[in-house]
Amino acid sequence: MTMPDRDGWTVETLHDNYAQALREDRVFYDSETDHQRLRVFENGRFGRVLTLDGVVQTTEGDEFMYHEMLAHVPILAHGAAKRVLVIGGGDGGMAREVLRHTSVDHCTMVEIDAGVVDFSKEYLPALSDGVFDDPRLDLVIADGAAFMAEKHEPFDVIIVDSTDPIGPGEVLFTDSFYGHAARLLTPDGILVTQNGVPFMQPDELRQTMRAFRTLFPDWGCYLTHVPSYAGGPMALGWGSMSVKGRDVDLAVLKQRFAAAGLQTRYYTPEVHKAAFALPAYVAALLS
Ligand code: AG3
Repeated sequence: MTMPDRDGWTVETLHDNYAQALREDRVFYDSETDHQRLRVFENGRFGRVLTLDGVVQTTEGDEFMYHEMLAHVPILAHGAAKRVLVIGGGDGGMAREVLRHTSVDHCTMVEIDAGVVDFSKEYLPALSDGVFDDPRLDLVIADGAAFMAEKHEPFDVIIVDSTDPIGPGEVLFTDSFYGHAARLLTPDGILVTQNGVPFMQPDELRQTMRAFRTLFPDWGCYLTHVPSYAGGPMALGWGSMSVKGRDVDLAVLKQRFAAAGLQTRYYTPEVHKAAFALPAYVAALLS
């Protein structure tokens, strides 16, 4: 994934014909777990940066644009989510945003790589911000796809905080995985997924949307913009058993947002509604 290092720079070559380079002011961690190569370094613009197999996963500087939109959009659209499932998300950023909702009773987080959790606590403490000590969090170290295939109590919201569909994350993009997610949702339940940057990764979104179309009465995607996921806005998949979540009025979202008492830096009820407006090149991938 990475090109031979230019001195002091990480060069990410996730996409064909395009690379992004981030200067490494200081390397905090660099090691290989059973599953993948982990690195954390400091960058003057993004703060601490986590890469897995050379691909930027999250940065202290822009993680809010990703975590807030994957957590607050489904939870506030649902309006009464008590049980939330996070697949992946070993850095803890997603569980942190989920459990900022005091109305959420229980968050199960299933991460395949215990190494990511341990080292994120140590080298990226701002991401989890203490969430691993929250009694409402149930951390399970297991393969997310295998976990989903087993029988569980249903969830109101399922969030797939995955890598790209390469390596251990690949199974999280299959029809059978999405099928299990659909089966595990409560009647008004909502599934959201990380589906890459559609300008760079059109097939990733196209394939997921093809699966969602057959599984969910209400399906589609919405957008966020994360500078370190280069190449344009990122698509977040949306699949729901009812249209209630998507149809919720702005006024209702505003009430729920105020009642939740959240301080956010990207999410607002207006951005929530607008995120479902798709540029034509993205909408074309859904047809
Ligand atoms: N995982 C999503 C990484 C996606 C990177 N993809 C890309 N640049 N196209 C984020 C994990 C944060 N909890």
